[in-house]
Amino acid sequence: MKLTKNTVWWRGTGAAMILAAGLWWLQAADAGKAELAPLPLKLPTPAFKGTPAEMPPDTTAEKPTGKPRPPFLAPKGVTNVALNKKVICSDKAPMTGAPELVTDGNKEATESSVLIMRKGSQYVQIDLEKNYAMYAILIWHAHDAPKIYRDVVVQVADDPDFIENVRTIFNNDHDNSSGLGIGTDREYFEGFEGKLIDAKGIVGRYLRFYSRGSTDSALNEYTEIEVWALPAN
Ligand SMILES: [Ca+2]
Ligand SMILES: [Ca+2]
Repeated sequence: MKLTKNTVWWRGTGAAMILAAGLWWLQAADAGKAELAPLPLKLPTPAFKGTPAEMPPDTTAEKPTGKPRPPFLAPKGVTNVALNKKVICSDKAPMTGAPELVTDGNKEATESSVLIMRKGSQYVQIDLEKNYAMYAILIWHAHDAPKIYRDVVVQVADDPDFIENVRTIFNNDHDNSSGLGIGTDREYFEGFEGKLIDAKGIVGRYLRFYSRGSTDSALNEYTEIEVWALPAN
């Protein structure tokens, strides 16, 4: 092709436009990205050593590696907004402990630090008192042994009755035996590091944490739940 004055002009302008669009995109991407930092977790004392010798035959859990979990990056300034917030639970007369234990900051694997509810699908519900943008949620059911909790489902809602804007952010109930929908998340072993769920900035005020017994027992234990978040507008 013979280069005319016109094609040279178009090539130059086209390149400049692509460059400008690229710069704008880079700036826009940067403005929407908060500065990240590792979550400042304080983990409880490990209550057992090593990894489970045998895998239960009917689990989707991966065998723990025994290596520390890699640091989780969240926007700088997140705090555990669940600490000391009001908790209610589905079992009106828990067998041991009280709902307050779930947000009291104590996550050691001692008997006195665990709320124990009866068998079947049970839940604890936390009211954060206002909307928060949540980045990481941690659950310790009971880390006295490497057990696997069944039908773990986490939901976020705008109202305490879980009618408005209910969103499921974790569900490992593969056969829908708890009736909250089929979940595709994997089961996991309890341990001192707790289960970390990436909440991806979801905004909400009320949280529900379901379970349906474990590989150890039909009962439902809850030691502590943390919600690492920033205030939402
Ligand atoms: Ca606790
Ligand atoms: Ca199930």
